Amino acid sequence: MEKELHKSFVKNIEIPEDTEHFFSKGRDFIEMMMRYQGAIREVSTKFEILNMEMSVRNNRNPIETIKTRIKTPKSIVNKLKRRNFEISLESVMQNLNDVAGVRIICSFVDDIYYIADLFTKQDDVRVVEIKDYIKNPKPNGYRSYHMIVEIPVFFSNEKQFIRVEVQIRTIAMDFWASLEHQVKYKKDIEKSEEIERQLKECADVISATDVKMMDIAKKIDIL
Ligand code: 0O2
Repeated sequence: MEKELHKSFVKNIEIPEDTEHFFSKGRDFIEMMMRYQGAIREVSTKFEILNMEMSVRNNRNPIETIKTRIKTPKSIVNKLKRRNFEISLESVMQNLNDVAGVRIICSFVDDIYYIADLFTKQDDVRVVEIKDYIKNPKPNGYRSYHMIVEIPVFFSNEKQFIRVEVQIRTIAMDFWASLEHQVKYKKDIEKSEEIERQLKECADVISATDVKMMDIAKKIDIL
């Protein structure tokens, strides 16, 4: 049974030779992933409740969509290796911030800051780090508001603070990031410089459009 559970987590994954000990601890690994999954649920529920409250009070939803993802075992190992960290479960909990990820998609830029503020004011949310790639976009044009938080999750015999990466962005920023992410994974692409230039151009247009859309929303009094 344990072996089966373990397999379900690592299926289709080539286990690098020097990381066999990491995956041999099947039950501990599953336990760790279960804890991250719990934290994802806690965080998504908090955002769902905020969104529900806003829809009752203001008759509109600041959040369009909530997406969640848990990092695959392969990508956990790759990231630990890339950053020269020990390959162990303790090292994952200590060194990786994005095993559990929650992405919040909003309509307007102001919604991002509003919802982030309401979330971080909750007294059980510990903010570890904030990176504002909206005020400080990456050179390639990437925009998004990132937060690393720790959230308490209650298990049968303990309460544990688990780290979650929250990314908040507009629909337009998300559209851009999805395409750019796909380009990144196709490294053999021809004319990549040209594509990078076009993507940067799109990012700037998108950003200007986000501002204009917000202006209109304010003029018609929905923001
Ligand atoms: P994936 O597949 O989305 O998980 P940290 O993880 O905090 O130790 P890092 O990587 O510098 O350090 O954090 P940062 O800059 O906050 O970026 C984390 C995540 O943001 C990335 O995770 C992406 O999801 C997203 N991101 C950051 N920069 C870009 C970008 O230029 N383009 C796109 N499309 N997404 C970006 P992963 O692990 O890279 O990928």
